[in-house]
Amino acid sequence: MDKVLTGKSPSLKGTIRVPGDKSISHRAIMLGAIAEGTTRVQNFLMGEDCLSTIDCFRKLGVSIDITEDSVTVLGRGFLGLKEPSEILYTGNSGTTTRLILGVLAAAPFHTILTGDSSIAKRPMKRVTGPLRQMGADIDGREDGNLTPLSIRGGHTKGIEYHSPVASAQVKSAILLAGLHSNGTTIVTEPARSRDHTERMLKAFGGDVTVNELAVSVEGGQTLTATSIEVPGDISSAAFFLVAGAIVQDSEIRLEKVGLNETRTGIIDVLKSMGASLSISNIREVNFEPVGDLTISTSQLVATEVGGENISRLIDEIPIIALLATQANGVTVIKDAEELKVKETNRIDTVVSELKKLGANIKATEDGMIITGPTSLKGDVEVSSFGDHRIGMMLSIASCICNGQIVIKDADAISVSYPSFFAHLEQLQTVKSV
Ligand code: SPQ
Repeated sequence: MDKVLTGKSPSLKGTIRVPGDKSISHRAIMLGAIAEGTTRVQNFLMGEDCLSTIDCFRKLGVSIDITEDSVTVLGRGFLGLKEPSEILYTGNSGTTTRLILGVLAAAPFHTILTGDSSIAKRPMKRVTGPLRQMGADIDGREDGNLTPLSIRGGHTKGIEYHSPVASAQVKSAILLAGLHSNGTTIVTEPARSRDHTERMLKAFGGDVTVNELAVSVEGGQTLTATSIEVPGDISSAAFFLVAGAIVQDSEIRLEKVGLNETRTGIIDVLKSMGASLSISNIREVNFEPVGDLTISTSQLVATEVGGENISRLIDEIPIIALLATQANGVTVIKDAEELKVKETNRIDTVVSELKKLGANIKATEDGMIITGPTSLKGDVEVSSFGDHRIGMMLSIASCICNGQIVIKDADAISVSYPSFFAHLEQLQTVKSV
């Protein structure tokens, strides 16, 4: 579906609640499915990626009910999972594909899983490699690197694994396998990745030990069902945080947003660029910090983004690139090679599409360099290339473009933020008083 956006917004004003966190929603279904008892999940993200996770666990024999205000998972323990008679389809979701491999590695049956054309290009060896070391029998294209993958699990043993990448998907897959393996499993990362799995394991009564960059679990644990309230997704909030900073005469309040410090790199970047941003009402829900954010139109200066902060904002780099086009000076984004293996190669897609809008941006081997401020032009056709975050970044860009823009494949946005355009329109229609 193509989306036509009319260009420059006179202002963006109002309060919104972004939908539930995608990473946390996936994990609530997965841990609920392997726990004993009934888990109720509120503010679950009804985006396509999380619905893929539900669909896969239903095929593994887990009963999951969706109502208007919650999702209920009838967990029957890890041993309650059943060999699926159908191929598991993980859609566009890297998180579903990689984390479910961890669960299946320890499950004593055979499964075939596959995803869409983007998933078919994303590297799985980073997960299938260590899971094979634990004893899972996995095969697939390029020696188990690419989907479709076939996996026969069971009889796994704990490992001590030093991950070459800071990736929550790698860490979580190994920990999920470790929960049902013999002995201890330890994963050490080069930098800290998002830690929702560790926090949620605690909410389900699991025993997990975190020692700086090392996380360990003992095998043979039983998880106990619980109630999970999913915080708003800071990666979705990031689009409106940037919109509030760069669109003239704006003030946006975002309520109940997750503020886990492994995800708040975007807040640090906005502050270092001089954005007028305040945080209030901070509290903790299911071991996750949550708060309200208010941002208004700001004079911005360039910054440098890199090093250990990259894993704290990796999914926000497309919208940070747009932010940098409006900041005074040269913004450098480096150490972000991981962008190349997301839903698209996000170095290429961000640079090509922002260039079409007139931005002064160039790709580097591990990131991009953006010089601002630049006035963005309209009457241009751009594409999300099927990547939800590129689609949302371009939609926010349209609010400062000098004319109409057409976004091809804009429906990809429903992967993580089905109500995105409704929220954008709501902010555009609130008038100044
Ligand atoms: O699930 P998927 O497709 O990998 O989604 C993305 C996204 O932009 O929404 C990445 F493309 O988020 C990942 C994130 O980049 C979600 C995630 C998680 O929930 O564990 C972790 C990050 O990936 P990684 O590879 O660094 O572990």
